[in-house]
Amino acid sequence: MQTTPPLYHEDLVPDIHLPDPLVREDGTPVTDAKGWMTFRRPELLTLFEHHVYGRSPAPPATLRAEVGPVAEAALNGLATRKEVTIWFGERTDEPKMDLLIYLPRQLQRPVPLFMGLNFRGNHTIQPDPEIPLPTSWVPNDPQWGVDSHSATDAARGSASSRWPVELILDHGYGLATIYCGDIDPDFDDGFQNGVHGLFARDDSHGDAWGTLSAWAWGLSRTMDVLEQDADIDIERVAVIGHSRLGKTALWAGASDPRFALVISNNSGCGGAALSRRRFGETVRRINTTFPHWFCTNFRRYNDREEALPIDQHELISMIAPRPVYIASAAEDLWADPQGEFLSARAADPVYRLLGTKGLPAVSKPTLNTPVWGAIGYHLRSGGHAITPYDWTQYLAFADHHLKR
Ligand code: GTR
Repeated sequence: MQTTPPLYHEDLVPDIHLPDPLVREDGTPVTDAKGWMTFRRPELLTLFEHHVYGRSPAPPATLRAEVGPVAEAALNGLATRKEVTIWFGERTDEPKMDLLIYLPRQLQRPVPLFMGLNFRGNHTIQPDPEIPLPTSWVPNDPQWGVDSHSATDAARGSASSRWPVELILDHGYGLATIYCGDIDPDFDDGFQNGVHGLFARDDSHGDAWGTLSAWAWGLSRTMDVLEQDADIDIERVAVIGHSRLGKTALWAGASDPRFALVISNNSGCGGAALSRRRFGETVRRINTTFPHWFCTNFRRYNDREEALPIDQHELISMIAPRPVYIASAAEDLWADPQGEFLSARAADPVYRLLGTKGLPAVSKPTLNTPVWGAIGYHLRSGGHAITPYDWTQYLAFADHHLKR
Protein backbone atom coordinates (compact mmCIF):
# COMPACT_ATOMS: atom_id res chain seq x y z
CA MET A 1 0.00 0.00 0.00
CA GLN A 2 1.28 3.43 -0.91
CA THR A 3 2.05 5.45 2.18
CA THR A 4 2.93 8.79 0.56
CA PRO A 5 0.46 11.32 1.96
CA PRO A 6 -2.00 12.70 -0.57
CA LEU A 7 -1.11 15.94 -2.27
CA TYR A 8 -3.37 18.76 -1.18
CA HIS A 9 -1.47 21.87 -2.26
CA GLU A 10 -2.01 23.53 -5.58
CA ASP A 11 1.65 24.62 -5.59
CA LEU A 12 2.78 21.00 -5.58
CA VAL A 13 0.66 19.90 -8.54
CA PRO A 14 2.97 18.86 -11.37
CA ASP A 15 3.02 20.90 -14.60
CA ILE A 16 0.70 18.97 -16.76
CA HIS A 17 0.27 18.66 -20.47
CA LEU A 18 -3.19 17.39 -21.37
CA PRO A 19 -3.80 15.42 -24.55
CA ASP A 20 -5.84 17.52 -26.99
CA PRO A 21 -9.27 15.94 -27.47
CA LEU A 22 -9.41 17.49 -30.93
CA VAL A 23 -6.26 15.80 -32.25
CA ARG A 24 -6.41 12.21 -33.40
CA GLU A 25 -3.83 9.61 -32.41
CA ASP A 26 -2.16 9.96 -35.83
CA GLY A 27 -1.83 13.73 -35.32
CA THR A 28 -4.74 14.72 -37.59
CA PRO A 29 -6.69 17.65 -36.18
CA VAL A 30 -10.46 17.27 -35.83
CA THR A 31 -12.13 20.30 -37.37
CA ASP A 32 -15.81 19.43 -37.64
CA ALA A 33 -18.60 17.41 -36.06
CA LYS A 34 -18.23 14.64 -38.62
CA GLY A 35 -14.54 14.19 -37.87
CA TRP A 36 -15.36 14.04 -34.17
CA MET A 37 -18.25 11.58 -34.42
CA THR A 38 -16.71 9.36 -37.11
CA PHE A 39 -13.10 9.19 -36.01
CA ARG A 40 -12.11 10.80 -32.75
CA ARG A 41 -14.98 9.76 -30.48
CA PRO A 42 -14.74 6.04 -31.44
CA GLU A 43 -10.96 6.24 -31.02
CA LEU A 44 -11.34 7.68 -27.53
CA LEU A 45 -13.89 5.02 -26.62
CA THR A 46 -11.40 2.31 -27.54
CA LEU A 47 -8.63 4.05 -25.58
CA PHE A 48 -10.76 4.30 -22.44
CA GLU A 49 -11.79 0.67 -22.77
CA HIS A 50 -8.25 -0.50 -23.26
CA HIS A 51 -6.40 1.65 -20.73
CA VAL A 52 -8.91 2.53 -18.04
CA TYR A 53 -12.21 0.70 -17.57
CA GLY A 54 -11.95 -2.48 -19.65
CA ARG A 55 -14.06 -3.85 -22.48
CA SER A 56 -17.61 -4.95 -21.74
CA PRO A 57 -19.38 -7.77 -23.55
CA ALA A 58 -22.08 -7.18 -26.15
CA PRO A 59 -25.63 -7.18 -24.79
CA PRO A 60 -26.84 -10.72 -24.15
CA ALA A 61 -29.15 -12.19 -26.79
CA THR A 62 -31.83 -12.65 -24.17
CA LEU A 63 -32.60 -10.24 -21.44
CA ARG A 64 -35.51 -11.34 -19.32
CA ALA A 65 -37.53 -8.70 -17.58
CA GLU A 66 -40.45 -9.42 -15.31
CA VAL A 67 -42.62 -6.62 -14.02
CA GLY A 68 -43.38 -7.24 -10.37
CA PRO A 69 -45.94 -5.53 -8.17
CA VAL A 70 -47.13 -2.08 -9.27
CA ALA A 71 -48.37 0.20 -6.50
CA GLU A 72 -50.62 2.90 -7.88
CA ALA A 73 -50.52 5.12 -4.81
CA ALA A 74 -47.06 4.86 -3.32
CA LEU A 75 -45.45 7.67 -1.29
CA ASN A 76 -48.76 8.90 0.08
CA GLY A 77 -50.39 8.87 -3.29
CA LEU A 78 -47.66 10.89 -5.04
CA ALA A 79 -46.17 8.11 -7.10
CA THR A 80 -46.65 4.91 -8.97
CA ARG A 81 -44.05 2.42 -7.81
CA LYS A 82 -42.96 -0.35 -10.14
CA GLU A 83 -40.54 -3.19 -9.66
CA VAL A 84 -38.87 -4.89 -12.57
CA THR A 85 -36.58 -7.89 -12.16
CA ILE A 86 -34.02 -8.28 -14.92
CA TRP A 87 -32.02 -11.43 -15.68
CA PHE A 88 -29.14 -11.38 -18.13
CA GLY A 89 -29.99 -14.57 -19.98
CA GLU A 90 -32.33 -17.52 -19.97
CA ARG A 91 -31.34 -18.61 -16.48
CA THR A 92 -33.41 -17.22 -13.69
CA ASP A 93 -30.97 -17.94 -10.88
CA GLU A 94 -28.55 -15.18 -9.80
CA PRO A 95 -27.39 -12.71 -10.86
CA LYS A 96 -30.44 -10.62 -11.41
CA MET A 97 -31.03 -6.96 -10.85
CA ASP A 98 -34.06 -5.40 -9.25
CA LEU A 99 -35.07 -2.15 -10.82
CA LEU A 100 -37.14 0.17 -8.65
CA ILE A 101 -39.10 2.86 -10.46
CA TYR A 102 -41.13 5.75 -9.07
CA LEU A 103 -43.25 7.65 -11.57
CA PRO A 104 -45.12 10.90 -10.94
CA ARG A 105 -48.69 9.81 -10.63
CA GLN A 106 -50.62 12.75 -12.00
CA LEU A 107 -48.67 13.27 -15.16
CA GLN A 108 -49.24 12.15 -18.67
CA ARG A 109 -46.90 9.36 -19.73
CA PRO A 110 -44.33 8.85 -21.06
CA VAL A 111 -42.22 10.83 -18.58
CA PRO A 112 -38.52 11.72 -18.58
CA LEU A 113 -36.44 9.85 -16.06
CA PHE A 114 -33.46 10.09 -13.74
CA MET A 115 -31.62 6.79 -13.51
CA GLY A 116 -28.88 5.98 -11.04
CA LEU A 117 -27.31 3.15 -9.15
CA ASN A 118 -27.42 3.13 -5.36
CA PHE A 119 -24.72 1.96 -2.94
CA ARG A 120 -26.52 -0.33 -0.48
CA GLY A 121 -29.84 -1.52 -1.81
CA ASN A 122 -33.08 -0.11 -3.22
CA HIS A 123 -34.63 -0.31 0.25
CA THR A 124 -32.19 2.34 1.50
CA ILE A 125 -33.45 5.12 -0.78
CA GLN A 126 -36.86 5.51 0.90
CA PRO A 127 -38.42 4.34 4.15
CA ASP A 128 -41.03 2.55 2.03
CA PRO A 129 -41.67 -0.85 3.63
CA GLU A 130 -42.87 -2.32 0.33
CA ILE A 131 -39.48 -2.08 -1.38
CA PRO A 132 -38.07 -5.62 -1.55
CA LEU A 133 -34.74 -6.22 0.19
CA PRO A 134 -31.87 -7.11 -2.12
CA THR A 135 -30.98 -10.79 -2.16
CA SER A 136 -27.39 -10.15 -3.27
CA TRP A 137 -24.36 -9.40 -1.08
CA VAL A 138 -24.49 -6.03 0.69
CA PRO A 139 -21.66 -4.19 2.44
CA ASN A 140 -21.46 -4.29 6.20
CA ASP A 141 -23.03 -1.20 7.69
CA PRO A 142 -22.80 -1.13 11.49
CA GLN A 143 -24.15 2.42 11.50
CA TRP A 144 -27.51 1.00 10.45
CA GLY A 145 -27.30 -2.11 12.56
CA VAL A 146 -26.29 -4.20 9.57
CA ASP A 147 -23.45 -6.48 10.52
CA SER A 148 -23.88 -9.14 7.92
CA HIS A 149 -23.74 -9.26 4.16
CA SER A 150 -27.47 -9.84 3.88
CA ALA A 151 -29.79 -6.87 3.72
CA THR A 152 -32.11 -6.26 6.66
CA ASP A 153 -34.99 -3.92 7.40
CA ALA A 154 -32.71 -1.85 9.66
CA ALA A 155 -31.28 0.06 6.70
CA ARG A 156 -34.60 1.02 5.14
CA GLY A 157 -34.50 4.68 4.17
CA SER A 158 -30.94 5.14 5.43
CA ALA A 159 -29.88 6.83 2.16
CA SER A 160 -33.05 8.89 1.73
CA SER A 161 -31.18 12.21 2.06
CA ARG A 162 -29.37 11.28 -1.15
CA TRP A 163 -32.61 10.54 -3.01
CA PRO A 164 -35.12 13.40 -2.76
CA VAL A 165 -37.78 11.39 -4.57
CA GLU A 166 -40.61 13.86 -3.98
CA LEU A 167 -38.60 16.76 -5.39
CA ILE A 168 -37.76 14.71 -8.48
CA LEU A 169 -41.40 13.72 -8.99
CA ASP A 170 -42.51 17.33 -8.43
CA HIS A 171 -40.37 18.37 -11.36
CA GLY A 172 -42.15 15.82 -13.54
CA TYR A 173 -39.47 13.15 -13.67
CA GLY A 174 -39.56 9.51 -12.80
CA LEU A 175 -36.73 7.92 -10.87
CA ALA A 176 -35.25 4.51 -11.58
CA THR A 177 -32.62 2.96 -9.36
CA ILE A 178 -30.78 -0.32 -9.00
CA TYR A 179 -28.49 -1.53 -6.25
CA CYS A 180 -25.00 -1.63 -7.83
CA GLY A 181 -24.21 -4.90 -5.99
CA ASP A 182 -26.99 -6.67 -7.91
CA ILE A 183 -24.84 -6.12 -11.00
CA ASP A 184 -21.49 -6.68 -9.35
CA PRO A 185 -20.78 -6.80 -5.60
CA ASP A 186 -18.24 -4.12 -4.69
CA PHE A 187 -15.31 -6.23 -3.55
CA ASP A 188 -12.39 -7.94 -5.20
CA ASP A 189 -13.26 -11.59 -5.76
CA GLY A 190 -11.26 -12.17 -8.95
CA PHE A 191 -14.30 -11.33 -11.11
CA GLN A 192 -16.23 -14.47 -10.26
CA ASN A 193 -19.45 -13.05 -8.91
CA GLY A 194 -22.01 -10.64 -10.38
CA VAL A 195 -22.30 -10.29 -14.13
CA HIS A 196 -18.56 -10.93 -14.56
CA GLY A 197 -19.24 -14.59 -13.81
CA LEU A 198 -21.67 -14.86 -16.71
CA PHE A 199 -19.03 -14.30 -19.39
CA ALA A 200 -15.73 -15.96 -20.24
CA ARG A 201 -12.94 -13.63 -19.13
CA ASP A 202 -10.02 -12.98 -21.45
CA ASP A 203 -7.52 -10.62 -19.85
CA SER A 204 -4.65 -11.44 -22.20
CA HIS A 205 -4.57 -7.77 -23.29
CA GLY A 206 -5.09 -6.39 -19.80
CA ASP A 207 -8.41 -4.90 -20.80
CA ALA A 208 -11.08 -7.23 -19.47
CA TRP A 209 -13.90 -5.34 -17.77
CA GLY A 210 -13.63 -4.20 -14.20
CA THR A 211 -16.45 -3.40 -11.80
CA LEU A 212 -17.08 0.16 -13.02
CA SER A 213 -17.56 -1.23 -16.53
CA ALA A 214 -19.88 -3.92 -15.20
CA TRP A 215 -21.99 -1.31 -13.43
CA ALA A 216 -22.12 0.89 -16.55
CA TRP A 217 -23.05 -2.18 -18.59
CA GLY A 218 -25.90 -2.86 -16.15
CA LEU A 219 -27.18 0.68 -16.68
CA SER A 220 -27.14 0.13 -20.44
CA ARG A 221 -29.02 -3.16 -20.04
CA THR A 222 -31.59 -1.26 -18.00
CA MET A 223 -31.98 1.09 -20.96
CA ASP A 224 -32.56 -1.97 -23.18
CA VAL A 225 -35.43 -2.97 -20.91
CA LEU A 226 -36.86 0.54 -20.51
CA GLU A 227 -36.95 0.97 -24.29
CA GLN A 228 -39.95 -1.37 -24.08
CA ASP A 229 -41.68 0.59 -21.31
CA ALA A 230 -44.42 2.89 -22.60
CA ASP A 231 -44.40 4.91 -19.34
CA ILE A 232 -40.88 6.18 -19.94
CA ASP A 233 -39.60 8.61 -22.53
CA ILE A 234 -36.43 6.78 -23.48
CA GLU A 235 -35.10 9.84 -25.28
CA ARG A 236 -35.08 11.81 -22.04
CA VAL A 237 -33.20 9.68 -19.58
CA ALA A 238 -30.57 11.34 -17.35
CA VAL A 239 -27.98 9.07 -15.78
CA ILE A 240 -26.70 10.21 -12.39
CA GLY A 241 -24.23 8.92 -9.84
CA HIS A 242 -22.32 9.97 -6.74
CA SER A 243 -18.65 9.17 -6.14
CA ARG A 244 -17.77 5.66 -7.47
CA LEU A 245 -21.23 5.65 -8.99
CA GLY A 246 -20.49 9.09 -10.47
CA LYS A 247 -17.46 7.59 -12.21
CA THR A 248 -19.86 4.92 -13.44
CA ALA A 249 -22.44 7.45 -14.64
CA LEU A 250 -19.76 9.24 -16.70
CA TRP A 251 -18.53 6.01 -18.25
CA ALA A 252 -22.10 4.85 -18.96
CA GLY A 253 -22.99 8.20 -20.51
CA ALA A 254 -19.77 8.37 -22.51
CA SER A 255 -20.14 4.88 -23.92
CA ASP A 256 -23.92 4.74 -24.43
CA PRO A 257 -25.34 7.69 -26.37
CA ARG A 258 -28.89 6.77 -25.40
CA PHE A 259 -28.37 8.65 -22.13
CA ALA A 260 -29.62 12.13 -22.96
CA LEU A 261 -27.95 13.84 -20.00
CA VAL A 262 -25.20 12.83 -17.59
CA ILE A 263 -24.54 13.91 -13.99
CA SER A 264 -21.34 13.29 -12.09
CA ASN A 265 -21.52 14.15 -8.40
CA ASN A 266 -18.13 14.24 -6.61
CA SER A 267 -16.77 11.51 -8.89
CA GLY A 268 -13.08 12.36 -8.43
CA CYS A 269 -10.26 10.08 -9.55
CA GLY A 270 -11.25 7.82 -12.44
CA GLY A 271 -14.33 10.05 -12.83
CA ALA A 272 -14.31 13.74 -13.70
CA ALA A 273 -10.95 14.65 -12.08
CA LEU A 274 -7.83 14.89 -14.22
CA SER A 275 -5.51 11.99 -13.41
CA ARG A 276 -2.37 13.92 -14.33
CA ARG A 277 -2.78 16.35 -11.43
CA ARG A 278 -2.23 13.62 -8.82
CA PHE A 279 -4.18 15.78 -6.38
CA GLY A 280 -5.96 13.86 -3.62
CA GLU A 281 -6.67 10.31 -4.73
CA THR A 282 -4.15 9.12 -7.34
CA VAL A 283 -4.17 6.37 -9.93
CA ARG A 284 -1.88 4.25 -7.76
CA ARG A 285 -3.99 4.80 -4.72
CA ILE A 286 -7.27 3.90 -6.39
CA ASN A 287 -5.82 0.83 -8.14
CA THR A 288 -4.44 -0.37 -4.81
CA THR A 289 -7.51 0.19 -2.67
CA PHE A 290 -10.00 -0.92 -5.32
CA PRO A 291 -8.13 -3.40 -7.53
CA HIS A 292 -11.40 -4.54 -9.09
CA TRP A 293 -12.74 -1.19 -10.32
CA PHE A 294 -10.61 -0.65 -13.43
CA CYS A 295 -8.90 -2.90 -15.98
CA THR A 296 -5.44 -4.39 -15.44
CA ASN A 297 -3.84 -1.96 -17.91
CA PHE A 298 -4.78 1.04 -15.76
CA ARG A 299 -2.14 -0.08 -13.24
CA ARG A 300 0.57 0.70 -15.78
CA TYR A 301 -0.12 4.34 -15.03
CA ASN A 302 0.46 4.14 -11.29
CA ASP A 303 2.85 7.07 -10.66
CA ARG A 304 3.10 7.70 -14.40
CA GLU A 305 -0.15 9.42 -15.21
CA GLU A 306 1.60 11.53 -17.86
CA ALA A 307 1.98 8.36 -19.95
CA LEU A 308 -1.79 7.89 -20.22
CA PRO A 309 -2.88 8.36 -23.85
CA ILE A 310 -6.02 10.10 -22.57
CA ASP A 311 -7.13 12.04 -19.52
CA GLN A 312 -10.55 12.37 -17.94
CA HIS A 313 -11.56 15.56 -19.82
CA GLU A 314 -11.79 13.29 -22.84
CA LEU A 315 -14.25 11.06 -21.02
CA ILE A 316 -16.45 14.13 -20.56
CA SER A 317 -15.86 15.12 -24.21
CA MET A 318 -17.25 11.80 -25.38
CA ILE A 319 -20.65 12.82 -24.02
CA ALA A 320 -20.80 15.90 -26.31
CA PRO A 321 -23.06 17.43 -27.47
CA ARG A 322 -25.32 15.89 -24.82
CA PRO A 323 -25.55 17.94 -21.62
CA VAL A 324 -23.27 16.92 -18.77
CA TYR A 325 -23.06 18.30 -15.24
CA ILE A 326 -19.96 17.97 -13.08
CA ALA A 327 -20.31 18.84 -9.40
CA SER A 328 -17.65 19.15 -6.72
CA ALA A 329 -17.76 19.84 -2.99
CA ALA A 330 -15.34 22.32 -1.42
CA GLU A 331 -14.19 20.06 1.41
CA ASP A 332 -13.96 16.98 -0.79
CA LEU A 333 -10.28 17.49 -1.62
CA TRP A 334 -9.80 13.74 -2.09
CA ALA A 335 -11.89 14.10 -5.29
CA ASP A 336 -9.93 17.20 -6.45
CA PRO A 337 -12.58 19.88 -7.11
CA GLN A 338 -10.10 21.99 -9.09
CA GLY A 339 -9.20 18.97 -11.24
CA GLU A 340 -12.88 18.29 -11.84
CA PHE A 341 -13.44 21.87 -12.95
CA LEU A 342 -10.36 21.91 -15.22
CA SER A 343 -11.50 18.67 -16.77
CA ALA A 344 -14.96 20.07 -17.55
CA ARG A 345 -13.23 23.17 -18.89
CA ALA A 346 -10.94 21.13 -21.14
CA ALA A 347 -13.99 19.39 -22.66
CA ASP A 348 -15.39 22.78 -23.69
CA PRO A 349 -13.69 22.94 -27.14
CA VAL A 350 -15.39 19.71 -28.15
CA TYR A 351 -18.78 20.96 -26.99
CA ARG A 352 -18.21 24.20 -28.90
CA LEU A 353 -17.16 22.37 -32.05
CA LEU A 354 -20.45 20.49 -31.86
CA GLY A 355 -22.40 23.75 -31.74
CA THR A 356 -23.23 24.10 -28.04
CA LYS A 357 -22.35 26.76 -25.47
CA GLY A 358 -19.96 24.41 -23.69
CA LEU A 359 -18.98 25.60 -20.22
CA PRO A 360 -19.28 29.39 -19.99
CA ALA A 361 -16.62 29.91 -17.30
CA VAL A 362 -12.88 30.20 -17.67
CA SER A 363 -12.06 29.86 -14.01
CA LYS A 364 -13.65 27.91 -11.22
CA PRO A 365 -16.86 29.67 -10.15
CA THR A 366 -17.23 30.81 -6.56
CA LEU A 367 -18.86 28.63 -3.96
CA ASN A 368 -22.50 27.67 -4.53
CA THR A 369 -22.68 29.51 -7.85
CA PRO A 370 -23.61 27.05 -10.58
CA VAL A 371 -22.59 27.88 -14.11
CA TRP A 372 -23.81 26.09 -17.15
CA GLY A 373 -24.20 25.89 -20.89
CA ALA A 374 -24.24 22.34 -22.22
CA ILE A 375 -21.62 21.59 -19.57
CA GLY A 376 -22.64 22.45 -16.02
CA TYR A 377 -20.41 22.87 -13.00
CA HIS A 378 -20.80 23.83 -9.38
CA LEU A 379 -18.71 23.82 -6.25
CA ARG A 380 -20.96 23.23 -3.27
CA SER A 381 -19.88 24.08 0.26
CA GLY A 382 -19.41 21.06 2.50
CA GLY A 383 -18.04 17.59 2.03
CA HIS A 384 -18.32 14.43 -0.01
CA ALA A 385 -22.06 13.81 -0.44
CA ILE A 386 -25.01 14.28 -2.73
CA THR A 387 -27.40 16.73 -1.15
CA PRO A 388 -30.72 18.43 -1.91
CA TYR A 389 -28.68 21.45 -3.04
CA ASP A 390 -26.98 19.29 -5.67
CA TRP A 391 -30.29 17.80 -6.82
CA THR A 392 -31.88 21.25 -7.08
CA GLN A 393 -29.17 22.27 -9.56
CA TYR A 394 -29.49 19.02 -11.52
CA LEU A 395 -33.25 19.41 -11.80
CA ALA A 396 -32.90 23.00 -13.08
CA PHE A 397 -30.29 21.84 -15.59
CA ALA A 398 -32.49 18.94 -16.72
CA ASP A 399 -35.57 21.19 -16.89
CA HIS A 400 -33.65 23.44 -19.23
CA HIS A 401 -32.22 20.72 -21.45
CA LEU A 402 -34.84 17.98 -21.38
CA LYS A 403 -38.21 19.65 -20.92
CA ARG A 404 -40.35 19.94 -24.01
C1 GTR B 1 -13.52 6.34 -1.83
C2 GTR B 1 -12.74 6.28 -3.12
C3 GTR B 1 -13.26 7.31 -4.06
C4 GTR B 1 -14.76 7.36 -4.11
C5 GTR B 1 -15.45 7.04 -2.80
C6 GTR B 1 -16.91 6.62 -2.90
O1 GTR B 1 -13.04 5.49 -0.87
O2 GTR B 1 -11.40 6.50 -2.83
O3 GTR B 1 -12.70 7.11 -5.33
O4 GTR B 1 -15.22 6.54 -5.11
O5 GTR B 1 -14.83 6.01 -2.13
O6 GTR B 1 -17.35 5.98 -3.84
O7 GTR B 1 -17.63 6.94 -1.95
